[in-house]
Amino acid sequence: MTDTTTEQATAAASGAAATEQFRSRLRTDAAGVDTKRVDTLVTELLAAAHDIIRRHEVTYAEYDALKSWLIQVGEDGEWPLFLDVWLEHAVEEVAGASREGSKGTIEGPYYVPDSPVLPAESALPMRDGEDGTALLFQGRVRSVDGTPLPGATIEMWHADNDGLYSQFAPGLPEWNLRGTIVADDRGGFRIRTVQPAPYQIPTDGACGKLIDAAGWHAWRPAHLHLKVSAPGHQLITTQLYFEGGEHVADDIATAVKPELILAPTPVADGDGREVTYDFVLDKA
Ligand code: MBD
Ligand code: FE
Repeated sequence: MTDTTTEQATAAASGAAATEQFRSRLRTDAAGVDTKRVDTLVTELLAAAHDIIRRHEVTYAEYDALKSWLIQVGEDGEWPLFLDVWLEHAVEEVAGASREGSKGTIEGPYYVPDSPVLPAESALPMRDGEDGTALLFQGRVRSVDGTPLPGATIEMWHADNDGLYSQFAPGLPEWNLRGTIVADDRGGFRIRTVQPAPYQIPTDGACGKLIDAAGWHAWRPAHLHLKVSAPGHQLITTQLYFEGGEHVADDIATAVKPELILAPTPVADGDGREVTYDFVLDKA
Protein backbone atom coordinates (compact mmCIF):
# COMPACT_ATOMS: atom_id res chain seq x y z
CA MET A 1 0.00 0.00 0.00
CA THR A 2 1.39 3.44 -0.83
CA ASP A 3 1.85 6.02 1.88
CA THR A 4 -0.72 8.72 2.25
CA THR A 5 -0.79 12.01 4.03
CA THR A 6 -4.36 11.36 5.09
CA GLU A 7 -5.74 9.13 7.83
CA GLN A 8 -4.71 5.47 7.60
CA ALA A 9 -7.22 2.83 6.52
CA THR A 10 -7.87 0.64 9.57
CA ALA A 11 -9.67 -2.66 10.02
CA ALA A 12 -11.96 -1.15 12.65
CA ALA A 13 -12.95 1.79 10.42
CA SER A 14 -13.66 -0.28 7.30
CA GLY A 15 -15.34 -2.92 9.49
CA ALA A 16 -17.65 -0.36 11.06
CA ALA A 17 -18.57 1.02 7.61
CA ALA A 18 -19.22 -2.48 6.22
CA THR A 19 -21.37 -3.39 9.23
CA GLU A 20 -23.39 -0.20 8.85
CA GLN A 21 -23.82 -0.71 5.09
CA PHE A 22 -24.99 -4.30 5.58
CA ARG A 23 -27.52 -3.37 8.28
CA SER A 24 -29.06 -0.74 6.03
CA ARG A 25 -30.03 -3.26 3.36
CA LEU A 26 -30.70 -6.71 4.81
CA ARG A 27 -32.19 -9.02 2.17
CA THR A 28 -34.62 -10.44 4.71
CA ASP A 29 -35.86 -9.99 8.22
CA ALA A 30 -34.00 -12.57 10.33
CA ALA A 31 -37.20 -13.10 12.32
CA GLY A 32 -38.80 -14.43 9.12
CA VAL A 33 -36.48 -17.46 8.81
CA ASP A 34 -38.43 -20.68 9.28
CA THR A 35 -38.09 -22.29 12.75
CA LYS A 36 -37.52 -25.80 11.32
CA ARG A 37 -34.69 -24.51 9.11
CA VAL A 38 -33.04 -22.73 12.04
CA ASP A 39 -33.32 -25.90 14.13
CA THR A 40 -31.85 -28.12 11.39
CA LEU A 41 -29.07 -25.80 10.27
CA VAL A 42 -27.88 -24.72 13.71
CA THR A 43 -28.09 -28.26 15.11
CA GLU A 44 -25.97 -29.59 12.21
CA LEU A 45 -23.50 -26.72 12.42
CA LEU A 46 -23.00 -27.35 16.16
CA ALA A 47 -22.75 -31.12 15.63
CA ALA A 48 -19.99 -30.52 13.04
CA ALA A 49 -18.16 -28.33 15.57
CA HIS A 50 -18.53 -30.95 18.32
CA ASP A 51 -17.16 -33.58 15.98
CA ILE A 52 -14.13 -31.42 15.15
CA ILE A 53 -13.50 -30.77 18.87
CA ARG A 54 -13.55 -34.51 19.64
CA ARG A 55 -11.50 -35.63 16.64
CA HIS A 56 -8.81 -33.01 17.23
CA GLU A 57 -9.03 -33.08 21.05
CA VAL A 58 -9.42 -29.31 21.23
CA THR A 59 -7.98 -27.93 24.50
CA TYR A 60 -9.28 -25.23 26.85
CA ALA A 61 -6.42 -22.98 25.69
CA GLU A 62 -7.65 -23.34 22.11
CA TYR A 63 -11.27 -22.85 23.17
CA ASP A 64 -10.32 -19.62 24.96
CA ALA A 65 -8.33 -18.44 21.92
CA LEU A 66 -11.41 -19.00 19.75
CA LYS A 67 -13.68 -17.25 22.25
CA SER A 68 -11.50 -14.16 22.53
CA TRP A 69 -11.04 -14.05 18.75
CA LEU A 70 -14.80 -14.20 18.14
CA ILE A 71 -15.27 -11.35 20.61
CA GLN A 72 -12.68 -9.33 18.67
CA VAL A 73 -14.39 -9.98 15.32
CA GLY A 74 -17.44 -8.21 16.75
CA GLU A 75 -15.44 -5.38 18.31
CA ASP A 76 -13.66 -4.71 15.00
CA GLY A 77 -16.92 -4.84 13.03
CA GLU A 78 -15.38 -7.60 10.94
CA TRP A 79 -18.34 -10.00 10.75
CA PRO A 80 -19.19 -8.83 7.21
CA LEU A 81 -15.57 -9.30 6.12
CA PHE A 82 -15.17 -12.68 7.82
CA LEU A 83 -18.44 -14.08 6.46
CA ASP A 84 -17.98 -12.76 2.91
CA VAL A 85 -14.39 -13.98 2.66
CA TRP A 86 -14.86 -17.46 4.10
CA LEU A 87 -18.52 -18.45 3.75
CA GLU A 88 -20.28 -16.45 1.06
CA HIS A 89 -18.82 -18.43 -1.87
CA ALA A 90 -20.72 -21.55 -0.81
CA VAL A 91 -23.99 -19.63 -0.48
CA GLU A 92 -23.44 -18.11 -3.94
CA GLU A 93 -22.69 -21.55 -5.40
CA VAL A 94 -26.06 -22.82 -4.17
CA ALA A 95 -27.91 -19.66 -5.25
CA GLY A 96 -26.42 -19.71 -8.76
CA ALA A 97 -26.56 -23.46 -9.40
CA SER A 98 -29.57 -23.42 -11.71
CA ARG A 99 -28.71 -20.27 -13.65
CA GLU A 100 -27.90 -20.63 -17.37
CA GLY A 101 -26.55 -17.17 -18.13
CA SER A 102 -23.28 -15.55 -17.08
CA LYS A 103 -21.59 -16.83 -13.95
CA GLY A 104 -21.97 -14.90 -10.75
CA THR A 105 -19.76 -14.82 -7.70
CA ILE A 106 -19.78 -13.25 -4.25
CA GLU A 107 -20.79 -9.66 -3.53
CA GLY A 108 -18.32 -9.06 -0.71
CA PRO A 109 -18.59 -6.38 1.98
CA TYR A 110 -18.04 -3.20 -0.04
CA TYR A 111 -21.11 -2.74 -2.27
CA VAL A 112 -23.01 0.53 -1.91
CA PRO A 113 -26.37 0.89 -3.73
CA ASP A 114 -27.47 3.99 -5.65
CA SER A 115 -24.15 4.97 -7.17
CA PRO A 116 -24.22 7.82 -9.74
CA VAL A 117 -26.21 6.93 -12.89
CA LEU A 118 -24.15 7.27 -16.08
CA PRO A 119 -24.82 6.87 -19.82
CA ALA A 120 -23.72 3.76 -21.76
CA GLU A 121 -20.41 5.32 -22.76
CA SER A 122 -18.89 6.76 -19.59
CA ALA A 123 -15.93 6.98 -17.31
CA LEU A 124 -16.46 5.91 -13.71
CA PRO A 125 -16.17 8.82 -11.28
CA MET A 126 -12.48 9.17 -10.47
CA ARG A 127 -9.91 11.71 -9.32
CA ASP A 128 -7.87 13.81 -11.75
CA GLY A 129 -4.94 11.64 -12.76
CA GLU A 130 -6.36 8.57 -10.95
CA ASP A 131 -3.47 6.15 -10.51
CA GLY A 132 -3.30 2.93 -12.52
CA THR A 133 -3.48 1.56 -16.05
CA ALA A 134 -6.45 2.89 -18.01
CA LEU A 135 -9.01 0.17 -18.75
CA LEU A 136 -11.80 0.27 -21.33
CA PHE A 137 -14.43 -2.32 -20.39
CA GLN A 138 -17.06 -2.80 -23.06
CA GLY A 139 -19.70 -5.29 -24.13
CA ARG A 140 -23.38 -6.07 -24.43
CA VAL A 141 -26.08 -7.31 -22.12
CA ARG A 142 -28.45 -9.89 -23.58
CA SER A 143 -31.03 -12.42 -22.52
CA VAL A 144 -30.36 -16.19 -22.54
CA ASP A 145 -32.32 -16.36 -25.81
CA GLY A 146 -29.91 -13.89 -27.42
CA THR A 147 -32.18 -10.82 -27.36
CA PRO A 148 -30.25 -7.62 -26.58
CA LEU A 149 -31.42 -5.93 -23.40
CA PRO A 150 -31.64 -2.15 -23.94
CA GLY A 151 -31.75 -0.19 -20.73
CA ALA A 152 -29.98 -2.90 -18.76
CA THR A 153 -27.99 -1.43 -15.87
CA ILE A 154 -24.44 -2.30 -14.95
CA GLU A 155 -23.45 -1.31 -11.45
CA MET A 156 -19.69 -1.39 -11.11
CA TRP A 157 -17.48 -0.81 -8.10
CA HIS A 158 -13.83 -1.58 -7.50
CA ALA A 159 -10.74 -0.73 -5.48
CA ASP A 160 -8.24 1.89 -6.62
CA ASN A 161 -4.60 1.30 -7.50
CA ASP A 162 -3.78 1.16 -3.78
CA GLY A 163 -6.44 -1.50 -3.15
CA LEU A 164 -8.79 0.93 -1.37
CA TYR A 165 -12.59 1.18 -1.75
CA SER A 166 -14.34 4.55 -1.55
CA GLN A 167 -16.69 4.89 1.44
CA PHE A 168 -14.71 2.21 3.33
CA ALA A 169 -11.25 3.79 3.41
CA PRO A 170 -10.62 7.41 4.42
CA GLY A 171 -9.59 10.17 2.04
CA LEU A 172 -11.36 9.05 -1.16
CA PRO A 173 -14.13 11.02 -2.90
CA GLU A 174 -17.52 9.53 -1.99
CA TRP A 175 -18.29 7.66 -5.23
CA ASN A 176 -14.74 7.13 -6.47
CA LEU A 177 -14.70 4.18 -8.91
CA ARG A 178 -18.40 3.43 -8.41
CA GLY A 179 -21.15 3.95 -10.97
CA THR A 180 -24.42 2.66 -12.44
CA ILE A 181 -24.15 2.52 -16.23
CA VAL A 182 -27.32 2.38 -18.32
CA ALA A 183 -26.81 0.29 -21.48
CA ASP A 184 -27.73 1.77 -24.89
CA ASP A 185 -30.64 0.68 -27.11
CA ARG A 186 -28.72 -2.44 -28.14
CA GLY A 187 -27.69 -3.41 -24.63
CA GLY A 188 -24.19 -2.04 -25.21
CA PHE A 189 -21.84 -0.30 -22.78
CA ARG A 190 -18.32 1.22 -22.88
CA ILE A 191 -16.91 1.99 -19.46
CA ARG A 192 -13.61 3.74 -18.85
CA THR A 193 -11.87 3.12 -15.57
CA VAL A 194 -8.45 2.15 -14.23
CA GLN A 195 -7.33 -1.37 -13.54
CA PRO A 196 -7.66 -2.11 -9.82
CA ALA A 197 -4.78 -3.54 -7.78
CA PRO A 198 -4.88 -6.82 -5.87
CA TYR A 199 -6.73 -6.35 -2.59
CA GLN A 200 -5.24 -7.19 0.78
CA ILE A 201 -7.85 -7.67 3.46
CA PRO A 202 -7.11 -5.54 6.55
CA THR A 203 -4.25 -7.11 8.51
CA ASP A 204 -4.67 -5.09 11.72
CA GLY A 205 -8.00 -6.57 12.85
CA ALA A 206 -9.42 -9.93 13.89
CA CYS A 207 -9.41 -11.37 10.34
CA GLY A 208 -5.75 -10.40 9.96
CA LYS A 209 -5.01 -12.09 13.28
CA LEU A 210 -6.64 -15.32 12.07
CA ILE A 211 -4.70 -15.20 8.79
CA ASP A 212 -1.44 -14.75 10.73
CA ALA A 213 -2.27 -17.43 13.27
CA ALA A 214 -3.11 -19.92 10.51
CA GLY A 215 -0.14 -19.00 8.29
CA TRP A 216 -2.36 -17.97 5.37
CA HIS A 217 -2.02 -14.97 3.03
CA ALA A 218 -4.49 -12.06 3.03
CA TRP A 219 -4.90 -11.41 -0.68
CA ARG A 220 -7.65 -11.31 -3.26
CA PRO A 221 -6.71 -10.96 -6.94
CA ALA A 222 -7.44 -7.60 -8.60
CA HIS A 223 -11.14 -7.57 -9.43
CA LEU A 224 -14.05 -5.54 -10.76
CA HIS A 225 -17.36 -5.96 -8.92
CA LEU A 226 -20.59 -5.87 -10.94
CA LYS A 227 -24.34 -6.13 -10.55
CA VAL A 228 -26.11 -6.44 -13.88
CA SER A 229 -29.88 -6.30 -14.25
CA ALA A 230 -32.64 -5.70 -16.79
CA PRO A 231 -36.43 -5.67 -16.65
CA GLY A 232 -37.89 -9.20 -16.63
CA HIS A 233 -34.51 -10.75 -15.87
CA GLN A 234 -32.60 -12.01 -12.87
CA LEU A 235 -29.98 -9.70 -11.45
CA ILE A 236 -26.51 -11.15 -11.39
CA THR A 237 -23.83 -10.21 -8.90
CA THR A 238 -20.40 -11.04 -10.19
CA GLN A 239 -16.71 -10.13 -10.32
CA LEU A 240 -14.16 -10.14 -13.12
CA TYR A 241 -10.46 -10.87 -12.74
CA PHE A 242 -7.35 -10.41 -14.90
CA GLU A 243 -5.47 -13.24 -16.58
CA GLY A 244 -2.01 -13.76 -15.14
CA GLY A 245 -2.72 -11.48 -12.17
CA GLU A 246 -1.40 -12.24 -8.71
CA HIS A 247 -3.61 -14.48 -6.58
CA VAL A 248 -6.00 -15.42 -9.39
CA ALA A 249 -5.20 -19.02 -8.47
CA ASP A 250 -5.29 -18.60 -4.68
CA ASP A 251 -7.96 -16.03 -3.85
CA ILE A 252 -8.48 -15.98 -0.08
CA ALA A 253 -12.22 -15.57 -0.72
CA THR A 254 -12.44 -18.57 -3.13
CA ALA A 255 -14.48 -16.44 -5.55
CA VAL A 256 -12.62 -16.90 -8.87
CA LYS A 257 -14.22 -18.99 -11.65
CA PRO A 258 -12.52 -19.64 -15.01
CA GLU A 259 -15.36 -17.88 -16.88
CA LEU A 260 -14.68 -14.68 -14.92
CA ILE A 261 -11.08 -14.11 -16.02
CA LEU A 262 -10.54 -11.27 -18.50
CA ALA A 263 -7.61 -10.97 -20.89
CA PRO A 264 -7.40 -7.26 -21.80
CA THR A 265 -5.22 -6.23 -24.74
CA PRO A 266 -3.32 -2.98 -25.28
CA VAL A 267 -5.46 -0.25 -26.85
CA ALA A 268 -4.41 0.08 -30.51
CA ASP A 269 -4.29 3.86 -30.69
CA GLY A 270 -4.17 5.13 -27.16
CA ASP A 271 -3.22 4.47 -23.56
CA GLY A 272 -4.09 1.50 -21.47
CA ARG A 273 -5.91 -1.75 -22.13
CA GLU A 274 -9.31 -2.79 -23.37
CA VAL A 275 -11.50 -5.85 -23.05
CA THR A 276 -14.93 -6.95 -24.23
CA TYR A 277 -17.22 -9.01 -22.02
CA ASP A 278 -20.88 -9.79 -22.65
CA PHE A 279 -23.38 -10.47 -19.89
CA VAL A 280 -26.15 -13.03 -20.38
CA LEU A 281 -29.11 -12.75 -18.01
CA ASP A 282 -31.61 -15.47 -17.13
CA LYS A 283 -35.29 -14.63 -17.33
CA ALA A 284 -36.94 -13.78 -14.03
C1 MBD B 1 -13.15 -7.48 -1.07
O1 MBD B 1 -12.83 -6.49 -1.91
C2 MBD B 1 -13.95 -8.44 -1.51
O2 MBD B 1 -14.40 -8.33 -2.77
C3 MBD B 1 -14.31 -9.50 -0.70
C4 MBD B 1 -15.16 -10.57 -1.19
C5 MBD B 1 -13.83 -9.56 0.59
C6 MBD B 1 -13.02 -8.58 1.05
C7 MBD B 1 -12.68 -7.55 0.22
FE1 FE C 1 -13.75 -6.50 -3.63
